[in-house]
Amino acid sequence: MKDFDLSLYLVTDRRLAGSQSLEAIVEEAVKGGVTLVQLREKDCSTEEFYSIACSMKELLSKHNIPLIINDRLDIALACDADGIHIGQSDLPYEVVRKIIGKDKIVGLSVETIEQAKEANDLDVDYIGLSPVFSTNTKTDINTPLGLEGIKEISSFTKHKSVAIGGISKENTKDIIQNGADGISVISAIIGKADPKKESKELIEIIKDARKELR
Ligand code: TZP
Ligand code: MG
Repeated sequence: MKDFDLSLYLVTDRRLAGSQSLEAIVEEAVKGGVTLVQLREKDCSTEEFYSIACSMKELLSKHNIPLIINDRLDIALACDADGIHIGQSDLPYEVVRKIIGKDKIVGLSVETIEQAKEANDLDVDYIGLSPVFSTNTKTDINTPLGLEGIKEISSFTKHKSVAIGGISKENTKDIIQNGADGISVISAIIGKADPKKESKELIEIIKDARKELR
């Protein structure tokens, strides 16, 4: 499944899940309109990561939503995920593509204008603009690109793009209207009392923002 929609891209973090199970949150979020899911678990043994990845894959297949694995090529291959998301310090893109094959989705985070320019020489399937704003969810982040950065990268990138970092209902419209194809969120959905409602509201804002541009 290489067909994918970056509009509302949910990234997981069990640390924010509270008393709800990650699977339940993800399923509710998908019912609300999430279009893509990335499994990103940092405090996890390989065995546990593999087990969660397999159950996510089963769950998301039922809803026809692609599963992307953060960083771990071994896990992506082992659970036959739809793709992988890599950062600038992970395995090099060429290595990942060679191993995972041309039919899988490969996303790459870019943290600077320079990295976005370099990504134009790669046949990645999308770029993650990271971070757009500062956030408490991830601490080892570069200087935020801001809306200006999103606008500049959108003017020259040949790739589809999704912004990440500090995104909420308040700033979603600006991100879309500055050229990103979608938003990627953790705390705006995970850890909220009603992930389905939050997802529904976010996807509505995205659609309205696009309509205004037409
Ligand atoms: N990469 C850059 S910022 C970030 C990641 C994984 C965290 C995004 O979390 P939130 O809660 O949506 O700001
Ligand atoms: Mg990484």
